[in-house]
Amino acid sequence: MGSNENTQASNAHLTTPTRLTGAEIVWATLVGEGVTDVFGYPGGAILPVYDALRKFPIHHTLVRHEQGASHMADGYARASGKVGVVIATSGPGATNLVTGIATAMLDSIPLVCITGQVSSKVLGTDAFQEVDITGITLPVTKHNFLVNCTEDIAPAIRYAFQIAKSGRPGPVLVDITKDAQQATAIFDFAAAKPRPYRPHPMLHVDDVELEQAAELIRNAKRPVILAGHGIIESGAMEQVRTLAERAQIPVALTLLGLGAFPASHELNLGMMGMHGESWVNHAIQEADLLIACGMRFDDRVTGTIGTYATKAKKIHIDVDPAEINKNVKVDVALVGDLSAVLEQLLPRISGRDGAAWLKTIDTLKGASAVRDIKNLPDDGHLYAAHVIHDIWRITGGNAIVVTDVGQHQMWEAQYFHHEQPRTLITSGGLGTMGFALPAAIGAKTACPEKEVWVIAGDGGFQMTSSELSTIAQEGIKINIAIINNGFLGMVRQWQEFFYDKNYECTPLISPDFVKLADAHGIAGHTVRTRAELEQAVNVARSTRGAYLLNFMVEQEDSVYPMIPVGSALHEMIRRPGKSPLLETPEDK
Ligand SMILES: Cc1cc2nc3c(=O)[nH]c(=O)nc-3n(C[C@H](O)[C@H](O)[C@H](O)COP(=O)(O)OP(=O)(O)OC[C@H]3O[C@@H](n4cnc5c(N)ncnc54)[C@H](O)[C@@H]3O)c2cc1C
Ligand SMILES: Cc1ncc(C[n+]2csc(CCOP(=O)(O)OP(=O)(O)O)c2C)c(N)n1
Ligand SMILES: [Mg+2]
Repeated sequence: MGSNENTQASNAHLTTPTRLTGAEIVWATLVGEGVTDVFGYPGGAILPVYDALRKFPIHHTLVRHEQGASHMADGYARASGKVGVVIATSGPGATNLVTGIATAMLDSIPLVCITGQVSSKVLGTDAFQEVDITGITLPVTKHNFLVNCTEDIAPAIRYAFQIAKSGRPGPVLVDITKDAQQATAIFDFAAAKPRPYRPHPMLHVDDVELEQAAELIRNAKRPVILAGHGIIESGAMEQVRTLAERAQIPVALTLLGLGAFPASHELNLGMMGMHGESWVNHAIQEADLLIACGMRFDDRVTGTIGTYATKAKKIHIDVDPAEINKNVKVDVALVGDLSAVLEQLLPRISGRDGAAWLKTIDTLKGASAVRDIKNLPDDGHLYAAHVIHDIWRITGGNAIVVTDVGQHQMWEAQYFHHEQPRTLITSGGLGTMGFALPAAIGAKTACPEKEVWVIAGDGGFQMTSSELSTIAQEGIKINIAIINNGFLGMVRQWQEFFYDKNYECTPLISPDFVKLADAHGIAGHTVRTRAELEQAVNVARSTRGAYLLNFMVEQEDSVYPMIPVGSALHEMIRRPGKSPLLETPEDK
């Protein structure tokens, strides 16, 4: 950890050009970019960089597997809006990062990953721990660099930061040869500044397009705003809210958009898509106008494209021109940063009477649509929905929840109501099991004052559970809820619906998670009934250190509604009548 002395030394480097080793330049540049925390794992090809760390005021979290480092940096970036930074060695250290880099790429998360590389003299000779990591990560990074000369280190890292956070964010990798780390060069932070970012030539919205969009909004009878992750990345929450309120337009959210519009807002419909609320999907299918704000019409959101919202005109606002007309053909495209585009659009929008359409949607919802399940009778079984709903209720929703991938992830989206952006951290596009525990460490590092909960499945938790050690070493307070259903539940659900209940390779034996936590000096408790739930959550919250709760939930429960792959958005499988969790009139 940095001392005052280190801070002064590195600040001096930033203002006065100084001769430094390449390794020192790495850290000095990171300090200059405002970095305070990095996540990494050492090895031969990056050792000079590690050797220089003690001179700089940067906190390094030692992970247990490099995949954990890339997820931690990702969680850090999602929680804070800053760029997450990863350090790893060459060869296996670098390849272990790939899943985390791809996870960040698919969800547009800004990362800078710095890897050591073999010395430039032996590049291409299959030297010890040499892999072509720039080649390997080319398709899953926004950009990458191989740096083999000390003078290029600072400009490359500064450029990497600019690329990672500008336009549509994403991960950038900087691979630095060992000899470049060892040699010296003059470090001139100011001179290493990249040229100003020149936005894509299409990033310009003209009056004609704005007027076309405004006209469509003014004339719409059944409009829906599709609120995506781009709202959070752009910081456009206020503008979207103004648009919705001013024109009385209901808002449907993507998984990654949850939190971009307050869950309790009367115009919030809930999540759309494969496991979205039925009334949301019906509203989209009935709409005559969709206003897509920073969302990319993922296949989990549209169902079959040919049957998607056929009655609706579409406006798409997105910073990435490549997203326009990629999946869904649109009538008006406004390409640019969402908040800037909405600032230009809003003056053209005045009050609209949306009452009739909102009333129609209310009818679609039915009477019991609130998923407030705490009053349902206790049949002696513990359902994941109860667990998640209670964590939401007991925390008052004031927590950052980091999920893994599977059924529990969908139940979190349905039963934890997010009021604020950056309070749900989840892998959407790649759907990476093993994400939750390390990403939560990153989120807690970024926001130490916030309450952080992991909600993970018994399967995914085991993929990165070695990071419990990192929690112990860092002394981090995280609450961990394992939704233990004894199955790779989401796959089991597909087997139940589409493969005649042939539960091939999905029943799962797990270690005693409480003992596993205990082995790391982390307290824990197993919960089997609803009656124990509230007290267990309270104990976890009030315990000073990290705490693990192992919830033994109903094994063969499924997530409803569900749109089967290849079906239209309105062709949902509904919850069968035998379940105690009936919530809408359509469940039967
Ligand atoms: C098991 C599982 C089930 C799932 N089920 C569902 C489901 O039922 N419903 C659902 O919604 N999702 C579901 N998902 C998630 C889904 O796969 C996608 O990840 C998600 O729908 C993408 O949401 P998005 O388009 O809002 O975000 P991203 O994929 O992150 O896209 C963000 C968009 O915003 C744009 N953008 C970024 N910054 C800006 C800016 N400054 N200004 C303007 N635009 C910007 C980007 O260019 C991009 O087009 C599921 C995932 C898993 C793993
Ligand atoms: C790394 C990885 N491997 C495989 C999958 C496919 N997959 C998606 S959900 C799932 C099951 C998850 O099981 P568990 O973690 O127990 O969560 P549950 O669905 O039971 O809540 C699997 C195997 C994946 N998403 N990620
Ligand atoms: Mg499971």
